[in-house]
Amino acid sequence: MELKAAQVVFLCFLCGLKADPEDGGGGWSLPSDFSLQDEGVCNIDVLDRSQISYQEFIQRYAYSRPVVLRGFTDNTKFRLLCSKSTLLEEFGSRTVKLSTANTFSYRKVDVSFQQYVDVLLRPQAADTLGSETLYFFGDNNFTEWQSLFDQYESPPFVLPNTSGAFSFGIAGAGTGVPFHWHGPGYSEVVYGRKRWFLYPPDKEPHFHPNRTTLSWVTETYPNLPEEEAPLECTIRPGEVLYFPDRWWHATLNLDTSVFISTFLG
Ligand SMILES: *[C@@H]1O[C@H](CO)[C@@H](O)[C@H](O)[C@H]1NC(C)=O
Ligand SMILES: *[C@@H]1O[C@H](CO)[C@@H](O)[C@H](O)[C@H]1NC(C)=O
Ligand SMILES: *[C@@H]1O[C@H](CO)[C@@H](O)[C@H](O)[C@H]1NC(C)=O
Ligand SMILES: O=C(O)CCC(=O)C(=O)O
Repeated sequence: MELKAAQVVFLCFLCGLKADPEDGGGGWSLPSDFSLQDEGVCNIDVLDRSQISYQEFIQRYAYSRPVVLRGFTDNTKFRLLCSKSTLLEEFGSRTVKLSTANTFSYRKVDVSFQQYVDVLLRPQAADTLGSETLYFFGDNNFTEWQSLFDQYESPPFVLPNTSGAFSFGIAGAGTGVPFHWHGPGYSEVVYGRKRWFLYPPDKEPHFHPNRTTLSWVTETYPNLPEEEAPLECTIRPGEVLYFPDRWWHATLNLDTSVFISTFLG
């Protein structure tokens, strides 16, 4: 656990709220779960709505580099609907499609959402391959999840001639998706924190497609020469990260996280 015991006690005295300030919120973290420390810098521009217009977004970022937009949307209501108890009540008996957490994820597994939460939603084990880790992200049955997605206030700027398609997910601390690329879009965390690593299309990073982001972060990342350093940033609720077309990216959930991507195509 990323914690300082004194701080835990101190915070609890102050607020009288939950016993575990490491809980990403929404009741998603079990007492036995760990959180990862946010060790990285953020070397991506982070801008609030007074700092960037749509025109500036298109000119400076849309086709050329990632950016984090902070405080543009208010998803308070959506966040409440995504608490563990509310989601389980609504969707517990529904079937969700899981993917393996490797770069070329072929294997898909159908389980009930309740079963995913009770059995598979766990912190990433350091010695388990991504190709052996089941991750709930995307492949959502839109008929079943539409009522929830209708309550999501999507990221502020779209690209000309595109519309957004949602991928929703929940995963344990230390999990993530290793490096891959596709079209442009946004990522937002509803609960928890997610660290992002990105490289431009012409700068393919060194990684093993079946190993986890966690293993890349602990084994490869600390030894990277300066010229191979990624763009990186940790996003928290209230922020969205924009990634341009074909940029390499990998993710690492620092807490048990609930998250949603908006793919622009
Ligand atoms: C999606 O959900 C609907 C309603 O439960 C169901 O009828 C349909 O078969 C599901 N689609 C897939 C691809 O599972
Ligand atoms: C968007 O589509 C319209 C109509 O098809 C086209 O005229 C325009 O050039 C497109 N804009 C971009 C940025 O692709
Ligand atoms: C990755 O794992 C898949 C599924 O287990 C396997 O078929 C593939 O050969 C592995 N790829 C590499 C590069 O090890
Ligand atoms: O949220 C994640 O862990 C994966 C996100 C991702 O890879 C994407 O949005 O393309």
